[in-house]
Amino acid sequence: IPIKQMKLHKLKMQLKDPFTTSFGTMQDREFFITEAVDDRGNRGFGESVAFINPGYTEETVETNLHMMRDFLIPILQKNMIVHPDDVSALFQPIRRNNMAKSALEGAVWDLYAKQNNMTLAAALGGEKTEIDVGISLGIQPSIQKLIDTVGRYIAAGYKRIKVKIKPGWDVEVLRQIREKFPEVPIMADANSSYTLADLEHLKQLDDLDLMMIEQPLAHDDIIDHATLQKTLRTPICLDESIHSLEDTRKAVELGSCRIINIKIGRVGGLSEARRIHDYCRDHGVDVWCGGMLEAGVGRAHNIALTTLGGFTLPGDTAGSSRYWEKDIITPEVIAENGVIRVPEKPGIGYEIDERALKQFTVDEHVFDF
Ligand code: OSB
Ligand code: MG
Repeated sequence: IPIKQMKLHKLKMQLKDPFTTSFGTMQDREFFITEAVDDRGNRGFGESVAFINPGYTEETVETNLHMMRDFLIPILQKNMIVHPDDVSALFQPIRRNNMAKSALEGAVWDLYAKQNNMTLAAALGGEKTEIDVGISLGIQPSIQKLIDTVGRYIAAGYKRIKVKIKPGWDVEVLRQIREKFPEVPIMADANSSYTLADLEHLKQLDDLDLMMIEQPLAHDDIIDHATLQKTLRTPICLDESIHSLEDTRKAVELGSCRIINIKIGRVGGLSEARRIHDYCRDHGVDVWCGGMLEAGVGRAHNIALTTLGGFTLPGDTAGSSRYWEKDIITPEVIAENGVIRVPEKPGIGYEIDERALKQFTVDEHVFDF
């Protein structure tokens, strides 16, 4: 894959509405759009999903720049890349920093697909022509407000509703939602806000017929999750605890979860995401594609990954308009009745909206190869 240049576009955008989880509220977003250019005019795009603050993982927008500029891009400059899978192998000596790695690897994957005139989905081995999606709803000022919001997204056709929970905003909230919407697939995401001391409290969730409870315990735990899973009927899904295929294997062997949320950035890129998918498919573990409030490029990567057959549950990748007044791709991602049609153009399948890219760019770094 001849690469002539790598560009890092730093963007600043604002979510339509603040998004609140157990670890904080986000509305201002900053992130890097990566661009790998070849000498035939092909341009591959990736997106870094790190946040401004290290509250979800340890990475931030600024650590991404440091890692990409000072360590990861020099590796790409020095080495010949034949297949996008080579990138994660070359990045192996650098510990963690998975979102920085993923942002660069994603641009290489898109470039590779475009050079070979195929969709990114096809390049990954995906076969679905449309994908099912749900929606993730943040913590709201009141239960009534949340119930109204849930009703709106059910009416819009989303395939399942995920509700963020934390101590003090959990059982009663979910009970009221379940009462109001008895048939709707509902799940809860705690973003690591409980401990085993809450075990009796969490057991109450078993009466609410939830699809799963996501990451109830510590961000770096798989041991206590295994204890919790033994006492809960509701499946546990791991998010924060899983950074690699190795983490996945250990969690599955321990019985720490029955479902895995795969986020491309959290696991270091599409190649590792696919390996986790393959392992889970072979071991009867359901997976779905998580979201990081992405702009259009990251959203497109999520869609391509979700075309793999093992993604058996609806993901968090909602339509662009749920997040942004104006997204940076054209056309924007549209979810109709909880379904996104997979684009058919080469690579990520969406064009970059150059005007929007310019409008939101606050900084740029160019590296020649
Ligand atoms: O835990 O899945 C999460 C958003 C920010 C940080 C962590 C998470 C989330 C979401 C939103 O749940 C997913 C999305 O709509 O992109
Ligand atoms: Mg989560």
